[in-house]
Amino acid sequence: MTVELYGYQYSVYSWIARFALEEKGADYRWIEINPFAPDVPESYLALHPFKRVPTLVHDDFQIYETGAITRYLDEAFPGPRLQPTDPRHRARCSQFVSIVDSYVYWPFVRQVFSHRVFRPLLGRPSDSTEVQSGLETAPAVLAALERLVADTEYLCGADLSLADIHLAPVIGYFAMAEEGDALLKSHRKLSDWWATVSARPAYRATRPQLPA
Ligand SMILES: N[C@@H](CCC(=O)N[C@@H](CS)C(=O)NCC(=O)O)C(=O)O
Repeated sequence: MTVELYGYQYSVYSWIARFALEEKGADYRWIEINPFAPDVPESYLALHPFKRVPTLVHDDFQIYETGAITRYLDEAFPGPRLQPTDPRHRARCSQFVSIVDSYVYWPFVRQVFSHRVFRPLLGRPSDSTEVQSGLETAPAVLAALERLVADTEYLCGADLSLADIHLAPVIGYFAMAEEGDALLKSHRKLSDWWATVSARPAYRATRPQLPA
């Protein structure tokens, strides 16, 4: 059996997939693909026609879209179950994943993290209007998340789930911006959850090493 993850070292979605693999205790081979490069290999475009990362290849099975990858990992691999069995908790878990993709990723990662943290680290030009726009969107997003966080250790119950795995890296990048960290800290339930999930060995082991 071979498991290969095609991803980009700084990509938050690749991080989510790696976090899930680590929590499942699965061995895999990492193949670095920079989806922003002008020369993404044709062989990769054959795997992912939308030129994004990550893509998982498990023997003869290929799959892209991070939410589908992590569900597949959970269902096809041994290790701890990462989806609640209770229908309402399970629905909440899917809801978190969808919220991250639809409403959180862009303002938190592509606007705030990318333009406030990542591009300056690389010495690349950044656009303060993108940071501003992301920070303006963030309070409503955080308030919506705060309302959904369960009164348990993790987002959807007592155990870690795919919801935590999908949201934590996105919050991790957002909180690297001073303003993002301050906004997060003003949401008690999210902050408590964040302290718990970000201390997990699998989260820490998969955290991207950013350029110094
Ligand atoms: N819907 C995709 C989104 C993946 C995605 O946007 N990945 C980013 C890196 S975090 C990417 O490949 N970006 C390349 C681009 O925007 O051109 C998923 O769930 O996997």
